[in-house]
Amino acid sequence: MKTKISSFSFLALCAVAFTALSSPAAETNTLSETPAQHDARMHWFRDARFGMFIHWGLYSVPAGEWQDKTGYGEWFLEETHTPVSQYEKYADQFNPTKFNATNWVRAAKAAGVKYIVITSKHHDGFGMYPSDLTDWCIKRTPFKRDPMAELAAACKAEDITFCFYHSIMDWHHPDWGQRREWNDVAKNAPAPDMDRYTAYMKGQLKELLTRYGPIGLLWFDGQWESCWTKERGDDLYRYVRSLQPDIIVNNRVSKPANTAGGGFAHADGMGDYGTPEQTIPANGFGAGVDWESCMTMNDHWGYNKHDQNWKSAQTLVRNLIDCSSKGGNYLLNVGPTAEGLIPEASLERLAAIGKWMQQNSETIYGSSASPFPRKLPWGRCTQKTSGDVTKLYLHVFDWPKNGQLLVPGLNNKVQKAYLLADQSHKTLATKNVKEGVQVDVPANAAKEISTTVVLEINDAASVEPAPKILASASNTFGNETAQYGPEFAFDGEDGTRWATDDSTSQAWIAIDLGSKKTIHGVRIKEAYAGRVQKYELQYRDGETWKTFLTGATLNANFETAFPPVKAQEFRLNILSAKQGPTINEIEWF
Ligand code: FHN
Repeated sequence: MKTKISSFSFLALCAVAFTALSSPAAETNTLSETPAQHDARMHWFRDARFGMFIHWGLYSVPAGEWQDKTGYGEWFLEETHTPVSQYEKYADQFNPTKFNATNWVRAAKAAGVKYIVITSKHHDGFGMYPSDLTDWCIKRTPFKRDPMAELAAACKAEDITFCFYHSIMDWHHPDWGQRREWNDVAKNAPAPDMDRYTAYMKGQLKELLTRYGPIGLLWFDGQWESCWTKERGDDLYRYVRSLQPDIIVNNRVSKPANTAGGGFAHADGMGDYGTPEQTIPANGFGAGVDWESCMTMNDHWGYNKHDQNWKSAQTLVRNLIDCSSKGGNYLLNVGPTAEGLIPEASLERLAAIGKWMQQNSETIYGSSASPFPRKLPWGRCTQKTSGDVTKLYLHVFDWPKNGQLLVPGLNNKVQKAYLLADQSHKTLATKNVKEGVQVDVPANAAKEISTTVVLEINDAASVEPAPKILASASNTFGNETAQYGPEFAFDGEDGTRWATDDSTSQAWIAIDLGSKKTIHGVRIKEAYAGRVQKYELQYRDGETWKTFLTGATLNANFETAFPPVKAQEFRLNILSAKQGPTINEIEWF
């Protein structure tokens, strides 16, 4: 190991290779693609909607445990500050003899997964394949097989798109710009050299993109440290696409010009799509922006034997539906054991998702985002148009007790309505009402996870635009009104919020109800409870705001009633806050 990493002639060689490899002129010509070519390259990804993430590596050996603590995962090395020379010993214990790539891929396929993203190298720098550029890889273990080759073959056999996760950050490599003090194996190495590191990483990516057949996408990660630059990221994007022009690359290859929505979401840097993590954006990122939400099934990406905080199959399926209804993909994670087994709890959930997909996969694959401007009160909607018929797939989470499902704002005349689960597609009665379309549904048709009602309409959906929310505020976080504007506190969506700059200690947010209304109370959902320390509720009377209630703190589910107040405009005036107040929802009633 030492020889490879620290033999300067080799690294000097890499440096040369680096320059040759990354001369922009050589690579850019493979990149210029027309919008049609871009759509063609993204097609499989947009059609797939559902992928499986696999975090597997040496960190699976300690299985979350160290000394008396049990909360670790794939960040074991960084969080324990274990000397790297000690951490390397886990390689001697990594021997996943129960690993069976076909079982993994078939479990994914049966769940309805269309692509698999496996960690070829995570932040600990350990290569989960036999690299020629280092022996800090699977070769170093008693497991003398190539799990990446076996998975690639199994994916090919099962028609699942094979993809790699690859960490840019590398806690093990001596040339990674931010070397860790506990990296004792690098203590005699020369100062970190990011050119040499980038050449090394490109070398490994060349191995991964030339040995395992067509790779669907590259899921980069660990780009956030300052030693990794936008220039290096943009160049890496070009390099990867020069090796496989049809490959898709996530936005974490580089650094976006600015970060919006959780830091990774908005693909405004190099990269083909955004990657929100452990969250599903309230309204997606608008038409034309590709994105994929990645999420754990419990609280860890890597295997942690103590972590039994598993999400229910219902939650996981509804998350998949939620992503599709907003035009995005869902990348659901499993963290296999060091023996090479996917945890039983994960397999159970994959099987349950598969059961739902057996009946409902047409509502997900190749579907596009909901035509409705707002979250539907009873669930979500995906749609698919073929010819001049559009199918609206209503995913009903909360079944109407009165057997009347209102589809708000839909103007179309419904040609046919039926339950997808009903093989005979028996027609359900529908009628256009002032608020939209009412569908008469059988009271006993509700399914535990989600019930699909299909509306067939001619041509595209014609939907009432969302009533404009006449909201205003004294401050909005980073002036990012599209993401944190005041209307997000009145959109009926807990996943969105009005936010203010962190330094804000006083602020107000107001709403114009369009006409005079009498209100008797208010519900306020504070996003970060405890920030507001003093506030007043006011209504506008001519040019002056009149206070009708004062208070101290709010919280995530604050509610209060007060004597009736009749006015058109109301506001929450925050007189003192510990840090930039931010509100999910304000509901006057
Ligand atoms: O640090 C990683 C983490 O270990 C995990 O890989 C996730 C998956 O998206 N990404 C990073 C955290 O943002």
